[in-house]
Amino acid sequence: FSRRTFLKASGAAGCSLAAYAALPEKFLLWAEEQGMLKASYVPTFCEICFWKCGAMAKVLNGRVVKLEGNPAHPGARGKLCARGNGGAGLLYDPNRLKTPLIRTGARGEQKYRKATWDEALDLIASKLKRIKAESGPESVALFTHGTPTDHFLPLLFAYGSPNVGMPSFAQCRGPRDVGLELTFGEGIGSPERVDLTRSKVLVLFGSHLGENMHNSQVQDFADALAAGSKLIVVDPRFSIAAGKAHSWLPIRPATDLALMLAWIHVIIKEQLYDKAYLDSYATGFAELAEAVSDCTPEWAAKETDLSAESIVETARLLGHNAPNVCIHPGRHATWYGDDVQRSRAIGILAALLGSWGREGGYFLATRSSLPKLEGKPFPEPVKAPLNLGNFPFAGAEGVTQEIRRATLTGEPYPIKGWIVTGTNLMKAMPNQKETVEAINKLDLLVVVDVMPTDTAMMADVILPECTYLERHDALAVGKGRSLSISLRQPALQPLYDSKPGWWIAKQIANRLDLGDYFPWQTLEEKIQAQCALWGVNYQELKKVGTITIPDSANPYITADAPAEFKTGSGKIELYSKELKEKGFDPVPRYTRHPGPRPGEFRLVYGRSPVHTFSRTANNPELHELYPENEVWINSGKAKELGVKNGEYVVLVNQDGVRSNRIKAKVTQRIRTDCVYVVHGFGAASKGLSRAFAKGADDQGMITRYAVDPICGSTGMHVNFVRVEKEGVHA
Ligand code: MGD
Ligand code: SF4
Repeated sequence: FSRRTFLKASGAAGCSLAAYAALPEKFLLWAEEQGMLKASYVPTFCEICFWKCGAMAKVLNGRVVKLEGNPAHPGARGKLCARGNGGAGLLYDPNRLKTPLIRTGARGEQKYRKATWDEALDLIASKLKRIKAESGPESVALFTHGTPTDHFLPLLFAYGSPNVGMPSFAQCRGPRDVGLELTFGEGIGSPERVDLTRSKVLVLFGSHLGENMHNSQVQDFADALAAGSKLIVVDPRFSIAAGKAHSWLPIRPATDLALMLAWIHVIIKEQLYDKAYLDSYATGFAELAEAVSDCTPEWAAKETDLSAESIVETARLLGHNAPNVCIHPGRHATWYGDDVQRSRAIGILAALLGSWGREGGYFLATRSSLPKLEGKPFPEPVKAPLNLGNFPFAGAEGVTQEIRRATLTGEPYPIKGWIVTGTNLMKAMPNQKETVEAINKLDLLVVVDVMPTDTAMMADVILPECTYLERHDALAVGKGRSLSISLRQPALQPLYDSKPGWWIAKQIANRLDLGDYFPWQTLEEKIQAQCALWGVNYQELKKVGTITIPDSANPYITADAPAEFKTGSGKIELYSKELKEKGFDPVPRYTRHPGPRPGEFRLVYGRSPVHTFSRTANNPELHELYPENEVWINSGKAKELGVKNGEYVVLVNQDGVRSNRIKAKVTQRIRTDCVYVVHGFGAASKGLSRAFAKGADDQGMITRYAVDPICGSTGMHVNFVRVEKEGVHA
């Protein structure tokens, strides 16, 4: 461009500075280069996934032109992952929800009319009042994920309901956290406290780091490998991480626990465990040794389809490098319905190797904490939350599908209203038919979202939240080696007629006479009060985005800083009395899960480095990088089926459910007994112009799920599919 063309273009667009914002980034960046515009940088943190990386929004004349990592943030370290870089794609996605909408057609018909905020909020408030009067406040449930939770959970509690369901527990990391808490008295945190850069051996059980892209963890992973850390990847698929591995163990899906028990067996038999550590900190060694005495490598070889030699060799590699061994506990751990026990087995291995609280294993979180900003206490709910009776170890995040079940059955009491914020339930929960049936029974479904997702398109009222780049949210407190406090603040004012989540929650509360629970005028006011309480300089925080409170305490167990475990015994529980008392196996026990029948494949799924669940499928920038998912199928099997690489096929599951067309990725990098897809595609909402009907929806195929009796999480790797060539019905 020349200066003259720029001025001409901006003149044509109205010649005001504000009009420059409507110009393409290229123009704005060029104008910046010429010194005609000056960029400002607004620190915030990312919401494209839940790692909460500190970001700097580069703003040129009212337009976010770029997002960069905040060097001051421990999770970002100056970098964002590709998804985080694509945040502006969400901001400027023309498909965004722009005004409140009220349903005019039947549920699922996707017919809506525009409404004003007053009209939509009044309608919601009147329905919530009616449900409370007729059925009690506990008949309203909240499904939530991410930062909207900070605003809508207080609204739910103030209203008087205890019923919350977060897919991040029952469909994700619930069993992992419960398994580790039962073993060590605490979970691994988020971000996980894995000491990757100091480990000599890293083990990934299907946790495909690099495709599963958590920014700081992938940075650490790359550093660890560059420094010579040995990697064992246990995965039926030759993942990107497997390409870097010292050992790839292509395990038969659903048999990981057999491999873990055999490793425990070898480590005990060959006395590769850390005796001094166990003597000081653990209990139940004798019972553990007895329980795994039959779990020989030969036995496990038959179950796992691995060689006994590879099992012994890898067990020795762990033992010889203890305690600097990190077995990643995974994150999305809801696979087979015995997932708490699988996570317990990882915890037990970590304990035998002495790596919990040790360098190269898992570091300890800072013991510092921050006082709570007190508010009006919530009323005591009259009825107990739905799930607690059924699953003794379900936590405060609730069990999503129990709310759905109560909605369908009216037991133990009716559920009449759902508020859904920050989660696309149709894509997050297994068995979509049940979700639709439950929604059809509701008196009220409110969805607060930024995009017209499949779930939003079933709502009675849709409220458009502005994106994370246009709003304040609660301060993010990171608990790693130190405490870090990060601020989310608007890089620009909300586009269209969208509003921040805090404002929406407060407006609903006001209409329900619950305004006392939201006593501040703006969220910024509350954030300032919190900073004052914590002794944090708010003006400084606004400028730098993240403030770290240094902690000089050693993050490892040492002789002068011995470990504390908040279990019943005060020790690491290799044998869990708590599980025994509740009728569960005190030491993990292997059960064989059904496998595919001839002609079938187990459906396994995972992540793409450029997408988060279903939330990014329509993002213009990320869609360009990976527009639709593919199904990985073993080349031998593809040949038998006459399927060629790149050809469209259809998946048909054990219950006869058919997928959208999906491209076949024919490869030797996957076993013959399973197929693999990236989760989150195949949108049904017509309002998502890019994602609509692109790729196959794995959740649509997951009609069956195995519930973990310990915590209520849903194992979702238990479905089988046939692969059909497109247009050919078997
Ligand atoms: P997303 O699919 O990303 O996550 O499931 P969800 O929590 O449902 O949908 C998030 C929703 O939040 C989208 O509708 C998005 O538009 C909206 N959103 C994004 N930003 C905002 C915002 O700022 N405000 C509001 N109000 N809304 C926003 C994830 C869940 O799914 C999880 S945690 C896991 S680990 C599971 N993963 C998984 C899987 O891998 N495979 C299968 N088959 N099922 C899975 N289910 C689980
Ligand atoms: Fe954003 Fe990526 Fe960080 Fe997630 S890992 S918060 S998507 S930059």
